[in-house]
Amino acid sequence: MSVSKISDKLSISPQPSVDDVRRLREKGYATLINNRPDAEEATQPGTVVESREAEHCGLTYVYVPVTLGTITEADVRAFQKALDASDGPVFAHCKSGTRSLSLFLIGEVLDGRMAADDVVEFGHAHGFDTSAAAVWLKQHLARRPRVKGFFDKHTWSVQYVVSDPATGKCAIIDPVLDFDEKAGATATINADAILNYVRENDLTVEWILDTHPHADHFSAAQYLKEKTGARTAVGERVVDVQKLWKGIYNWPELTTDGSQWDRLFAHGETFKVGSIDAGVMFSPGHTLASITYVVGDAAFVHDTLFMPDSGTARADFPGGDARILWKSIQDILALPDETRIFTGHDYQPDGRAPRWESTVAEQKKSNPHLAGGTEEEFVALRTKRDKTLPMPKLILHALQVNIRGGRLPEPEANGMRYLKFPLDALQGAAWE
Ligand SMILES: N[C@@H](CCC(=O)N[C@@H](CS)C(=O)NCC(=O)O)C(=O)O
Ligand SMILES: [Fe+2]
Repeated sequence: MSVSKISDKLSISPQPSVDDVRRLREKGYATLINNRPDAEEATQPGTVVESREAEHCGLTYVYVPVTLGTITEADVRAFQKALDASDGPVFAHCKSGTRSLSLFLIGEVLDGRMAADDVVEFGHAHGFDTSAAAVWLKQHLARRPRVKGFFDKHTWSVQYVVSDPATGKCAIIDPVLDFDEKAGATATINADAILNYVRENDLTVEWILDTHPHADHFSAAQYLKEKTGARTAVGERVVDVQKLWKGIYNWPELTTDGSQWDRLFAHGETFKVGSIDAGVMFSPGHTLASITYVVGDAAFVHDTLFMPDSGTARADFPGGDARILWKSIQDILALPDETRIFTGHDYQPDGRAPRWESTVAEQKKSNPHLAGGTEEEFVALRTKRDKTLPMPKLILHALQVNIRGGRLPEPEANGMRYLKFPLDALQGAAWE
């Protein structure tokens, strides 16, 4: 048995004999991983025998059978999990060791500890041909969308361009149209920065997506549609938000059928960004109509989860509900642990630099509003905290624009546009 030491924690080998397995414990190994499907050859011991021998001598036994052509990310994660969980050195094998090493190297690249270009060379240095792992990574990384975030320091919003590296097609998510409420001035500084990025990277915009009708900034969806010709979309329940605010603004002419967008997404609907599969999850609680866009391994959750050091979005706007937000968050946390989570705001706790990317695993582990807590605790915490938060400074400005898909009010006879505010319609005035 020729054993290759890959790291202090991992050694890889061709198929060991039953005697070899018996001696692993005394050689200092704590875990045996078998990556070889049963019955490849009549002579191999197989998982029943290996697991029995391993158990007999006090080794943890993990069976992750793979073939080189059909490795999935779940196989890679199962291999990693066994490695992480072991409290001592791990002995992994398949027939030659190539599959075991491939699973390890793919995991290292996915988690950013190794460059994809180094996989073949690493294999050679240890006497293995890992070119199939390099091919797997190339195909996988091409399906993994590239995500660029744009932070707006005036509203702490994060806007995204999510693109498919294979086709150069992209979607813009939650773009901001600048507004200075003191001067009543609008500008397109944020949206133009997005357009520059699109141009510089030779991207084609297919979609302009909003996660919900925002209460703290104007959406730049209409401006970007005029500039790119791309289709706009939002969640189908936006019609309920339109009806709610139609009453508050006393606005009989407002059409409340969602026709201000090119597409209204229902829960579970799918679409494409280039060649990458995308889907929609209904995520209400912050608003009646909030949705999450899942593009490849990236989830755009906007105002549900903030960064793991920050917590969650408020649920006290008209149509908001803390209990429903809890349920939406549970659905997001049920995505695979390695799913990249892109949040819609970062309020920079303790003045740290803005951040917007985490993973499902990180959220589950350390988000202070969730970790280990119950639904009741969350609802109590959220309700208590929401009572202390003043309304966003632009809520009455923003909703009348955003329930029309980011269209500013039509100009009056003098060519000027005007906003309209209801008085004493909202709770939560902050006088102190
Ligand atoms: N100070 C900000 C607050 C904006 C705000 O209320 N943001 C919402 C998302 S639209 C939220 O969930 N905030 C949570 C928090 O502030 O803890 C403003 O005036 O715009
Ligand atoms: Fe929001």
